[in-house]
Amino acid sequence: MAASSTKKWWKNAIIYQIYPRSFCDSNGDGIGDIPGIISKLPYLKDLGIDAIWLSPVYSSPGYDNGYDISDYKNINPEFGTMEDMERLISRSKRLGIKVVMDLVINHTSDEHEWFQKALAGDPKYREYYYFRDGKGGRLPNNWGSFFGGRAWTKTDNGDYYLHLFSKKQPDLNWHNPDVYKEITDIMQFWLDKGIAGFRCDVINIIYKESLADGKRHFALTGKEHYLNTDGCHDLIRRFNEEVWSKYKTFIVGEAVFITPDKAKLLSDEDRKELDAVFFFEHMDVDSRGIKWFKKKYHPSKFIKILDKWQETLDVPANYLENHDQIRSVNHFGNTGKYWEKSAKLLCGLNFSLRGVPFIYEGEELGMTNGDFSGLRELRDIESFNINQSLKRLLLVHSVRRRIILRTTRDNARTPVQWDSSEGAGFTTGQPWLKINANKSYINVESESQDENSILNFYKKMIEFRKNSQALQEGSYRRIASPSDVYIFTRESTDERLYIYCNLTSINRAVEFYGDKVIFSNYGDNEREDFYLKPYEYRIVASNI
Ligand code: TEU
Ligand code: CA
Repeated sequence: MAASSTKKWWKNAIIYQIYPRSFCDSNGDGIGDIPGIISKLPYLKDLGIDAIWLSPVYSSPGYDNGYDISDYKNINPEFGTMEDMERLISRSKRLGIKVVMDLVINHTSDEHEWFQKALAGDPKYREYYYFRDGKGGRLPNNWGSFFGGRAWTKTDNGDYYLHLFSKKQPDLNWHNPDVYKEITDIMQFWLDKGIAGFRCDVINIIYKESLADGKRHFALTGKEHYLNTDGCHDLIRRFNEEVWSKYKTFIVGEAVFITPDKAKLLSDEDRKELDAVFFFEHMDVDSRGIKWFKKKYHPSKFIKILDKWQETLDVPANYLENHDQIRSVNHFGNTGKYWEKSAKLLCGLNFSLRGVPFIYEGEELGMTNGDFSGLRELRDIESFNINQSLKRLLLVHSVRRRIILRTTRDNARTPVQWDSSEGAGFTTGQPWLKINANKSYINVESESQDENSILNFYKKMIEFRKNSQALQEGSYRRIASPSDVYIFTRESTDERLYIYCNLTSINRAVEFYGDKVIFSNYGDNEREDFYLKPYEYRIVASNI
């Protein structure tokens, strides 16, 4: 049918994020790699996903685990070779799995040839970045860095360069047409190799409108000069028109500090910019403006936020965890008595919402935060920098330790647990980051054998979604309920589903609609018909 052949492939896709360093190590050096990913493609196929999003595998000195790229057209030798990458693309293709690559274009590594030439004084390359003189002994402006501290670092020549992330990540100057040419050429290079799209890192901050001082802000002074600027929209529209639209791409942008209205501007279909946007509001539901300062998590707020984004966006990019966030069972579920039930509930919720669902490696096992015993075990540059900032605030070690361990990005970066052996089936060597002791029971091998495991629940849920027009394409409507229970309908032409999510650890009386329970995370005999059990998830069908 014409309609289905012109339909965009990603509209009904389920996307699985791989953080290559932590996925599977093929050669025993303790670092996950591309041959390791290839060896697990059958696993991914069996899980039922349609595409993988690969966190960066480009050449990189690895200060931010690949989000500091030193050569966009080569592969980091820790991860393998260009041949390995081409093999990953072709093997995936044979299995019907698309490959979406991460693209980091707000900044490069300071070890990128462009930056090195700039430091050496080459005038052409100095224009690729932002070099400025200090102002009477002070920094060029008062902007802050996302990783804590200031956004400028002094060079040996006495001037400064801008970096919104670590000092190993100088920001590119998107006012320069040469930068546009270089980066669009890189996009084409990869699309010609057969990849299916990009996840664009921090895309809504790439274009700096000015370098003036910012209004003082406790988290990020300066952001009004670079968030969602008109220049950024222009760039994205040109990427789309001149490059992406020539291929059948899926482009999802990571947008920081984004509100629903601004996200609409970036992703509404008729504006021809991005296909979808990753937002953060639900991730920040328990933070006081900065994620390091936490407040109590309230499911009712979480639900309110999800509902708002469901109502606003054409295609929300739905996710509950990624390589920058703590594990979703720790965040929104329960790691004690209700670990299994809450992991299944979160799975059900994520796959029931309208939009494109993303899962992150290990989420399908119910993996939990790292069990680090101290800051020494951490590897994340953000955690190091924040530790320095907290030191400047004169916080003592025990306090810094508590704050950082519960929030560090390394919580989600511990190696995937394939089996219960010493290296968790991830490596035969010394893993680059500590493996969680709960590999003894949270692992692919044992969960594959258990019919009622979280892993098998994911498989069933993915299968269910694939066969449900209502879940894939149906409308969304929230139904009145106690505020910490999320009830909504998904409705297509001949199917209406009622989705029930009890996000609390107690029984919840609710009103029941519909005719027949067709899916649930509680077995047939355990379920009640008068209330929802702790973390219960169920789908009720109704004829229309
Ligand atoms: O993250 C952008 C970003 O905003 C995060 O740094 C976020 O603020 C932080 O993780 C919350 O703690 C992207 C990548 O996903 C991240 O891994 C990179 O470190 C960052 O960009 C820089 O490229
Ligand atoms: Ca390796």
